[in-house]
Amino acid sequence: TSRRKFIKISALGFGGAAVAATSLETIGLNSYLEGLALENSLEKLKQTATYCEVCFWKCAGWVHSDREGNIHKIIGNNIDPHCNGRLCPRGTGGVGMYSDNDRLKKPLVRKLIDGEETFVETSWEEALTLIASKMKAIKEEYGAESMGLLKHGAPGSHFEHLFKAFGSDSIAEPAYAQCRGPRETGFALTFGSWVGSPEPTDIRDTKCLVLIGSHIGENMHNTQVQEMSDAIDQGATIITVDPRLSTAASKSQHWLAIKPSTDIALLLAWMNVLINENLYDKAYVDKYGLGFEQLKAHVQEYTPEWAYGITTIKPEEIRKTARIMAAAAPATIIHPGRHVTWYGDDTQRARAMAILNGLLGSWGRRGGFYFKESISVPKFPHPPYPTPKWGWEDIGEKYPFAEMGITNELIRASIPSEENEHPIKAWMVAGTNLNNSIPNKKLLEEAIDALEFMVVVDTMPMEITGYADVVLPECTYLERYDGIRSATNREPSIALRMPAVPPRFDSKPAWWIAKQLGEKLGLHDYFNYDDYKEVIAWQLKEMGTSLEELEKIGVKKFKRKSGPMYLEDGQNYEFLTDSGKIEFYSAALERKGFDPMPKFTQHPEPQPGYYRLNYGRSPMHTFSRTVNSPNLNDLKSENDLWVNPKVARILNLKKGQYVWLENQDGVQSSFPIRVRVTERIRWDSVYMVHGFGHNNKKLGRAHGKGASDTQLISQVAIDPIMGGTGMRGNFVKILTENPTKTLEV
Ligand code: MGD
Ligand code: SF4
Repeated sequence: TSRRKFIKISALGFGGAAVAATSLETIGLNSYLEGLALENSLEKLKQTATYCEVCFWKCAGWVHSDREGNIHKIIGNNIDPHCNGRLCPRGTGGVGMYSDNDRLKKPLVRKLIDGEETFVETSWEEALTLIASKMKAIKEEYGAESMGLLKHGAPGSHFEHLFKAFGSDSIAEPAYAQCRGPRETGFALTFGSWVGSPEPTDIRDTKCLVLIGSHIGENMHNTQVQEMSDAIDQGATIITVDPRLSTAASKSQHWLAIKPSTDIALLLAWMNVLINENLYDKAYVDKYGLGFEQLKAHVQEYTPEWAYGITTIKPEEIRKTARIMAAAAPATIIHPGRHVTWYGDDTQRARAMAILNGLLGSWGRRGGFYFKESISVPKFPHPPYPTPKWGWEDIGEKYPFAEMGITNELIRASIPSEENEHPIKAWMVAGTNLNNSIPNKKLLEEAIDALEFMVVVDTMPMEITGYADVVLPECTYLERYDGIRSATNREPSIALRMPAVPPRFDSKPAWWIAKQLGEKLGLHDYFNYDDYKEVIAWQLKEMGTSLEELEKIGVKKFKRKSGPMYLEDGQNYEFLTDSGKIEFYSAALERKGFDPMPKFTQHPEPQPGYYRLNYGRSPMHTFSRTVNSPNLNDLKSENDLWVNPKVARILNLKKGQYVWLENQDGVQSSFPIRVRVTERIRWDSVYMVHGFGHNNKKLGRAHGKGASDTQLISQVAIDPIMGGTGMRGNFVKILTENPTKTLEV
């Protein structure tokens, strides 16, 4: 059995805290409800600036709280370009992250008591001293680089600073190799620029929006949803390519119910039509493109008839949609998507999407992609970071186009082996529930088991906290300062996050935790402040504004400095690619032994009796972090399994019936999932919302509700270009009886 056994946080000495918390939760929830009823007396409430941490669109808002410190409501900031004054259901329900009584309450340390591994409550001083001494020991024995940081969201940036000051750049987050990485690499190789967040898609002015598996509307990225709805009102054509009739597909004039895993074939056929029918933007391609002739020759064999056999989309439909895109161009967007780690050739699919945008002339054009801009926030002064001897680039060096740390490789580097030249010995995990975000559970558990030490900083008792040696309770985003938000957009803007209420329980902000550890590690010069507020005040002053001003307005916009948002007719423009051009043909890929232009490759198909496991988002939840939130759990407490009526007939499944799932490797779902019979899914696939199926019993609302897609993803197709983990090559059979062995950890 594993040394680091999962502990279902039931700490010794927890009783007292639990009682206090119950009453607090009642207060928190009641006051929230009262808050809704009290809308017209909102002016009596204090308004505090924040930006949302429920998902990573980072909408700015106002937290309304009363003098007693109860939060009544969070609303959007009217001048914020990320939300235009409106928050999505999850952002409004963000208060649930604060009021959730299942939150982590005190630092916990793993102890062996009477032969049982148990978490014991401890003081911050003791917990931090222990962590600092372990970090020092790792540094002395193996080097600082052997401390790995796996992180996500705002807390991650505070610990990244600590790690860099400490001497480690062994840092990674799932937002790259499990999410956006392939599209960033694919677009950077083509246009010389990352897509970034928010995506610079000019949806509000588009005439044709093409979604390749993007389910805007279920994926609630705020202004994108708002702009799409406006574009529909203004008569834009929506073309959605998805094996499932997503909400977006239901609003589309054209729903192409593609056979899963064949998108590149469709994209190549579209290129074929645009080029052979002379529908591409010739002037734009001539001026800005490189390698068009090679592309033209390359796509000749990829006719719509060829693609039909692969994608099941009729040639007439492929031609018709290509013509619609061209007629609307350059106000046409082939949307780059966001969670795009599907089949392992994802960078090439992103390249194909980028190339199509290039042919349509939509990059840098109104209604296509605008030239985004952000403002940089000055760095609070500190000594230069020491140079690590190795870091994420060495850990992931076999993926030549990786541009950020690769979580799965950092995890692999934590498993001792003779070939492992860059051994990771200990982890800090902050703001990421790895058990639910990293596919290939076996690899993750093997790595965790081999670690000498692991500390987890979280707000909730999640799956990952159960494996820690020390658990540190962070307070929620509503109770703390964090870095100033500065993101790319049409116009640069910044937003402030400050505490609306004091931290509940004995929780602390990440900046404070990082600073305390920094002080204990002798890194005071990197943390030369008492309160993070001082850092923010200094930065705002440097930017020509002040903390006082931002406290009043929450969001501040700045004028663009980089020039217009769109190319002017005939304008000379240098793209940031190697050639300065839009690279239809990528010599950079070729030099590293990859296809310079995308090709279609066949992917595994389900065996008889198995269905491809597809997953996605719901408007009420973000990954696994929101499932236990009292407010959001109320709206949706479990996921369901979308099954085509044909499959339901064969298996004799009834609507609402609970079933269990087993994948191609015999991995079974720990918990049952309810069947939803619907024509909206192809017969060869099933679908569920990601993030459910929690197995930590301390999650009072979420435990055992629904199934976990992550648990059923044991086959991972790694993208050889940038290291992303393709997760959609897993197949499940549907069991109507509870299998004897459950896999609960
Ligand atoms: P969550 O599962 O929500 O997302 O992966 P993660 O970032 O790991 O876990 C977030 C953790 O952070 C939770 O434990 C939560 O309690 C904690 N947390 C929330 N707020 C705070 C805070 O303020 N401070 C601290 N310290 N902790 C906090 C997301 C990743 O998952 C992404 S970006 C994508 S796109 C992928 N999606 C995806 C999928 O759709 N399916 C499958 N199977 N895997 C996926 N993995 C990826
Ligand atoms: Fe929060 Fe919703 Fe905005 Fe995401 S889109 S940051 S969850 S309000």
